[in-house]
Formats: sequence, structure tokens, C-alpha cells
Amino acid sequence: MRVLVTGGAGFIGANFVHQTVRTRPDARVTVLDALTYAGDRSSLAPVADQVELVEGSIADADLVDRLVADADVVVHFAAESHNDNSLGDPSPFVQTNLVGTYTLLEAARRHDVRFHHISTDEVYGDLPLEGDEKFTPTTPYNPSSPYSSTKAGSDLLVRAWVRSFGLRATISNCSNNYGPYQHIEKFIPRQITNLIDGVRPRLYGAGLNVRDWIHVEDHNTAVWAIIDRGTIGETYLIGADGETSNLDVVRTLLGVFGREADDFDHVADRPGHDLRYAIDASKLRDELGWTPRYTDFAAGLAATVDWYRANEDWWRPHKAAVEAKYAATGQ
Ligand code: NAD
Ligand code: TDX
Repeated sequence: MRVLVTGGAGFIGANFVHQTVRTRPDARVTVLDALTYAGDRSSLAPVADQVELVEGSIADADLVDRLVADADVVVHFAAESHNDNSLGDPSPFVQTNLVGTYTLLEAARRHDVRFHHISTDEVYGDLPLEGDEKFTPTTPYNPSSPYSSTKAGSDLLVRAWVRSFGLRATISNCSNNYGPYQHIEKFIPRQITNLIDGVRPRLYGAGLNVRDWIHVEDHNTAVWAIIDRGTIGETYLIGADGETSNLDVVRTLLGVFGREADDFDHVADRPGHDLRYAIDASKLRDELGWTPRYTDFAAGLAATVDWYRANEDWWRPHKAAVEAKYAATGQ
């Protein structure tokens, strides 16, 4: 199978490529990645001999046409992915998440190529902090940020291409991922790398916001289950019942580092900060037989800490610039 992975030099995409090379010896993997600030060639170094990396944008119609024509399936991870950045400058989010997805869809339509679109639970907006309501595939779209609204728009483009043009596509909306190779602008790796440097973790606002954490390996086994066994035109929600408040994440990390549970700082809250996300993944579990393997969040966090300790060369060059950007917004 010829697999074209967009965004394969980013966090989830790189882990997807590693997993695919490991578990699918017959797959021929090509990565299309613009190598933005969030993409790193070295994230693919361990599989460099088995994977072709093409540096370019998903909004480059000629390049995309050529690569899609040579694929059996497109797995579309590429995106601008960070909410805080989308508040500072939404324009690359519109260009990549909307125009880039449109460009891929048109190529997949022309060449009748199977398409899997990676999306987020943030398209559904947020849930109240209290209560046990969860997102389901029929929850109405209600995105809050420039990031999540462009992801919502990209999902709707995919749905329209299925209905109007018969594109063979599926969509998955996943909750918050953690694991190796995540950019240090994101919550968990930012706090891990702060703690490695002896700096106190930084919680937005009171830290009561809840995210539904899933290990990136589990996200990617679910993506393969959908590509292998999913029904064309369907949306699958991916989550592993990992609801945790930001405060509890920080306290767990402080424990891993042997620090006091209150050894952190509250900083300025994110404007429009979504309160809580929670996924009902029963369709994925019941119809496709998927189950997560990384269900011990504390153990997964400790292993992730070990990875950042062992791979300082990967993240150290970016740390000062990321923190300088946060300092400018009081975060
Ligand atoms: P990331 O920011 O780590 O990686 C994004 C990758 O896309 C980078 O390698 C970047 O260089 C590349 N890219 C950006 N613009 C591009 C363009 N125009 N052309 C080609 N490549 C481009 O993101 P991530 O966290 O790995 O997220 C991957 C996907 O998963 C995104 O679609 C995101 O919306 C979705 N998602 C992420 C999470 C999460 O918790 N991180 C959860 C659910 C869904
Ligand atoms: O320093 C911080 N302190 C803090 O309290 C940072 C960077 C974040 N936070 C909070 C904000 C969120 O409530 O932690 C939570 C997680 O923040 P992010 O890592 O920025 O993730 P989030 O905004 O929830 O979005 C993530 O999950 C869904 C990904 O970045 C998206 O790409 C994905 O769609």
C-alpha cells in the first residue's frame, strides 16, 4: 500500500510514520511536510531509510496533485495546530487548515484516492466543567478559536466532498494527545521541559480546565483501524477516557520530578479558554473493535518525561524562543 502522510514531520504524524514502518512492512510511506516551526526532519531520523520526505506545502496544487496521484491512501495530519498561536495570527491557520485541505481534497477527487482526515474534538466547542456529558459523532459543531474553527471548516469540506463527489473519505476527531516528539509549545512538554530546567510549571487561570488525554500511539492505532475497517463517509471519535484537569496533570508531573505538589505558578488565562473536552468513543470501540493500550496515564506521563530527558538535543534549540513568545503574553 502506498501511503501519503501529510504533516508527517510533526508530533502525531511522525509517531504515525514510526508505527506504520514498524507494523506494516508492506507500506511504502511518503511524507509531505512544509517543515514549519512545528515540523522537524529529525523526528523521522530513526526511519529515514524507509520513508521519503518531500518538503512542500499541502496548498501547492501541482506538488499535491503529483503526490496524491501516486498514493493509495492519503492520511492528512498537516495543520497549524496550536490554539495560542491562532489567537496571535490566524492567517496561516486559514491557509493551511482550509486552503491546504481543499487542495488535497481536489487532488484525491481527481485521482479517486482513499482519504483519511485527522481532526480534533475541539470542533464541538466545550462542555461544562460539572457533569458527565461527552462529545458524540452527532454533537453540533461549535468551535471557539481560530484554530478549532478552521479545523471545523476542514471537516465540513471533507463531508461535502464525500456527499457531492463520492470521495472515499473518513474523518476522525481525537482528544488531546501526549507522548514523544510533541512540540514544547504544548502544555505537557512545556511543563516537562520547564521542570527539567528547574522552572516552575505554568497553569493558565485556575487550572481547572479538563482535557481528555490519550497517548499518541493509541490515537494512531485507531487511525489505522478506521483506514482498514471504517465505513466511507463516517466520522469516528477517538478518545481513551482520560479526563484530567490541568491542575492534576501538573501535580502528577511535579510528583515525577520529586517536587512539592504546589510548586507551580498561575499565569494569565487563555482568551476564550474551552472549559472541558470529553469523548464518547463507543462507536470506534463497538464497530471497529479498537481498544487503547496506554490506559495508565501516570505511567505514560513518566515515560514521556524519560523521553524528553533522553532527547534534549531534539527540543533544547527551541526552548528559549518558545518561552520568549509566552512571556510576551504574560504566560
Ligand atoms: P504539529 O503542529 O505537531 O504538526 C503539524 C505538522 O504539519 C508539522 O510537521 C508542520 O510542518 C506540518 N505543516 C504545517 N503546515 C503545513 C503545510 N501548509 N503543508 C505541509 N505541512 C504542513 O501538530 P500535531 O499535534 O501533530 O497535530 C496533527 C494533526 O492532528 C492536526 O491536524 C491536528 O489538528 C490534529 N489533532 C491534534 C491533537 C493534539 O492533541 N495534538 C488532537 C486531535 C487532533
Ligand atoms: O503553559 C500552558 N499552561 C496551561 O495551563 C499551556 C501551553 C497550556 N495550558 C492549558 C491550556 C489547555 O487547557 O493546558 C491545556 C492544554 O493546552 P494545549 O496543549 O495548548 O492544548 P489544547 O489547546 O487543549 O489543544 C490540543 O488538543 C487538541 C492541541 O494543541 C490541538 O492541536 C488539538 O486539536
